[in-house]
Amino acid sequence: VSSIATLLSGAAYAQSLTVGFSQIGSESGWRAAETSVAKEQAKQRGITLKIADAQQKQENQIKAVRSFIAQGVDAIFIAPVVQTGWEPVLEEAKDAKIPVFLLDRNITAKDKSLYMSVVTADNVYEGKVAGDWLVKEMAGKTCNVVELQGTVGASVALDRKKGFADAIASTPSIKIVRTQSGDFTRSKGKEVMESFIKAEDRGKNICAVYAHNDDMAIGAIQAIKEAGLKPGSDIKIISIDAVPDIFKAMQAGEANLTVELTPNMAGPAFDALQAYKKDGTIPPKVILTESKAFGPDSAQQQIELKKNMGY
Ligand code: GYE
Repeated sequence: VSSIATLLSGAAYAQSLTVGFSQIGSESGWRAAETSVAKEQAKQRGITLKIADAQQKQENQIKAVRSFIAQGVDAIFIAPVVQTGWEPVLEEAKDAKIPVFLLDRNITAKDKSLYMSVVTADNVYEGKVAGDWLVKEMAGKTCNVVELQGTVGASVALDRKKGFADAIASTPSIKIVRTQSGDFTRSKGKEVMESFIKAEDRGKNICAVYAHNDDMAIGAIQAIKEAGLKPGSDIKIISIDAVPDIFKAMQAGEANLTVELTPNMAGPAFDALQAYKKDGTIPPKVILTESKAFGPDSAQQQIELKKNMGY
């Protein structure tokens, strides 16, 4: 096989690659964008991409990985729903000599040889950007924050929680009064926000929502409006992802800040995989993507940009 590989050009060899991608599900707009960008990136490179939707369940992801191993794919991509419990199935992939790339979320496995690279944003930093913004915005004023956490046990939820907590730690006038998981979905975000509003003097005691993703923020915006309050002004809305719908909310004056996370996690993983297959180049263990904060001023531009990117 390796002699054939050297005979063919990099591009021609790449065309023969098949990658199995165990995707979490379709809990958020960001997730849907990641899936469609992955398909597009595969197409551009002539890579065959097989996507398995795990519907939010780790057990389905493990089954999908086993099936990819049985099919003898050239590499496996996993967006790990939670951070623990991956060692056994990754051992199986390693025994089968199939390189594994983790996309957008991390795992806690001590043995780093179980995967080649993880492509992710610095999620602690993202939480910190969100918290820093609020500290500055409040300029010493008191602020009770309610937090909508992502999926329980997901690395990104833990990291985004930590980053925000770190940012507000030395500002006692800003504190998190309630925190609960909204599982990264709009419907749960709304449901949890409704209970926060009930518990906090019909929402009058809440100054800001920090949501670990835009979809939960959008659910919260709905709940706030139904309670007769104004999201964006009565209650500030801060979230992460930068999907088109949060920019639309900003244009309506209903959201204040989002921290962008590129949905192109597959592209850098494909690049690393192709280089590895071509001449054995070992990619860095962590391939970091950029994170940037956006407010209402950039909403229109961001909506257009995202449209051009195809999502
Ligand atoms: O922010 C959220 C999604 O793991 C980075 O998962 C991803 C997160 C993303 O459901 O919207």
